Amino acid sequence: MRAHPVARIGAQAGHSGVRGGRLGADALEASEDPMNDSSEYTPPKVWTWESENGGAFAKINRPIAGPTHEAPLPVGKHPLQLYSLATPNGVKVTVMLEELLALGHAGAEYDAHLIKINEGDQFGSGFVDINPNSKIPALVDHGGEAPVRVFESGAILMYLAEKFGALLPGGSAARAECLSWLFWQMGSGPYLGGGFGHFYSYAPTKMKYCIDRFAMEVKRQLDVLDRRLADHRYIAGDTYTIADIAIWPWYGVLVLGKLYDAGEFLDTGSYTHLNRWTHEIAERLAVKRGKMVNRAWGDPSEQLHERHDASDFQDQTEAAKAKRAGDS
Ligand SMILES: N[C@@H](CCC(=O)N[C@@H](CS)C(=O)NCC(=O)O)C(=O)O
Repeated sequence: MRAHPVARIGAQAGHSGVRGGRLGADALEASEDPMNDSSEYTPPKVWTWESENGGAFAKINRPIAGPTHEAPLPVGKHPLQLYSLATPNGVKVTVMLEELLALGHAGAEYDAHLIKINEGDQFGSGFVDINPNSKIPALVDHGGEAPVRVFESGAILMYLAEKFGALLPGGSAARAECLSWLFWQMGSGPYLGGGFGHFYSYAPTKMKYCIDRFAMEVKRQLDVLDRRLADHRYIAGDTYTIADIAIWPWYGVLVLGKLYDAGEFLDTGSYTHLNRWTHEIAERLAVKRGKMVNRAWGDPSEQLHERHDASDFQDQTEAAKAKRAGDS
């Protein structure tokens, strides 16, 4: 694939490339500090990128696209190569691949490579070649005449469902229902993650206006799902599909209290039907496995940084590696 020129972000005029400190906050009166929500922020005529905003991930956020450094991607032994991390968007794809394998689609064997977004791996030239948007997950299928790159988790789920003829119902009405919910998730998820999760969990100060706005929207979304699941076993109807696979890693994990630690705040326990669906799906082996792949935090027995073979779930978890190191 074509290599792009490496963007020289640190060399831009007037930009040091190192964004230390929060706007020299010490030198500002509280009323002048735009991160202090007791003050009103008057936007300048033209926004400029000149300071770190103090929020989580501030160090990796940039207002420009393109690669920052040369870094070819590794390629493993299987046709399907996944470059990802076990965030909700990443978990959608690993659950999908594990579900396909559980259904007997041996061609869904895959190598999953770890992309450390906190360290800027998504801005390496090889990753940008397969996803110009520099976000995980990204997949390359080497199974055909020429490699096929796929980015955007929803597109990857559809690509795999169509490739293997699984988890996306045939028949135009059933397919339309499934894809409607898949795209519902793709459109709604950023309100949960980029909106609610950002301001409730990651922002440097808790701003009531922002938290109220996005808590309202997320509660409405939870109610949408709860009402749907009151009458249907799965999101798209009677069968488990890519709609469930897309929605569970966000809304199911939220209900389990494992996303933003916000279960109590949003009173997720009150959504009875959503809870029933969440717990049923959590029990699927493919879901348990998919959650572990490219996970680099939490319980060592649930961390499988890279997955190249089904046996890795036993032999290559961080707990298994630590045990071997202790035994030797
Ligand atoms: N719409 C995209 C969103 C992907 C996304 O936001 N990925 C995040 C992790 S969940 C990421 O890679 N962030 C790195 C960055 O923003 O630099 C998808 O569904 O694939």
